[in-house]
Amino acid sequence: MDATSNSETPKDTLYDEINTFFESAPPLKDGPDISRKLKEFIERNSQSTGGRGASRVVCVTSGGTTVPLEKRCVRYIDNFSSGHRGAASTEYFLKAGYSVIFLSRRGTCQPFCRSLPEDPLLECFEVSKELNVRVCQSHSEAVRTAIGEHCAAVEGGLLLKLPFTTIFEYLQILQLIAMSMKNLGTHAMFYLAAAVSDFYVPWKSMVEHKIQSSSGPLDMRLVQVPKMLSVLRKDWAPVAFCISFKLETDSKILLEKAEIALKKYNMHAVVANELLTRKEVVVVVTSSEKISVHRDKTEASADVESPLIELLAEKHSSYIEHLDS
Ligand code: PAZ
Repeated sequence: MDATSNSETPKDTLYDEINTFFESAPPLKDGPDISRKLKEFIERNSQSTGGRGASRVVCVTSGGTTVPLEKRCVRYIDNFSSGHRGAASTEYFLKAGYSVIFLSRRGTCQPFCRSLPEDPLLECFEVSKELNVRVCQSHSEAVRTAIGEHCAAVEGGLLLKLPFTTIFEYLQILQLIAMSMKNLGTHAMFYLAAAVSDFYVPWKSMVEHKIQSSSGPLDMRLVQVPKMLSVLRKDWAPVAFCISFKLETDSKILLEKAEIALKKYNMHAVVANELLTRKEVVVVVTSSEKISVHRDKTEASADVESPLIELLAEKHSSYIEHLDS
């Protein structure tokens, strides 16, 4: 999931790798429908919001990409990401006045559902003797809030949810989003919290059918996923405000790796986090400072994403002011 690598890829080689990736990827099943939804969403949200100036749109990516091992996929490589970071951040971006394109892995945590039990349909509802379905008393407040806030965001045209599963779908949809957000200029933000696979099996060299265990030990060559952050910044959305994430399990190398990513991909900030403490603390690394952001421990329900989004929204404001003045 590491977006950085110590081996430099020359520019032309990178573009070749990217072209090969897109040309050989299986076409998106619902590509035209996604493009239409994006067009409508951006049109609605690119109008000025009265006294508050032009609206800001953030693309939040969330959850992990899978790497299929067979075309008729039975097995795939996956990662740990629960999608909690992306879902929580989306709620705080909406509160901060942003419209959000939420690109998330199917089946991972969704905005406004975080306070519901794991299986909400079975645990929050009960069926009466007359076969009427009603919300259980103990969950009624949480269900009302979740449905109310979700409906307000989606029906108000402020939240567009786009799902992905594979690395192919993720990068193709991210490209469509970035191109559609280009016209928003500095008012666009990318908040790339998804855990994106580093290696994949190219579609062309992938076997069609389920790999047979009777064939003995599996010997498979995985190719590096091209570093799309570079093209996102240079070509897809060159003036958007871009935040990427860096996850490590070894605290000794975390900040160094975050700084490398900041420079290499020309990000405006990199949010550094450790696997075990990621819900407690993150460090926002920019070219001039490193700011530790902590969860407010005095409040049980407080999230680290609350002060994090507040800080990033402020940095985005300074960026807009600086570039648009
Ligand atoms: O999805 P989650 O809440 O379980 O975890 C969030 C996270 C650790 C995936 C995210 O904060 C992050 O660091 N994403 C980038 C991972 C990486 O490619 O380095």
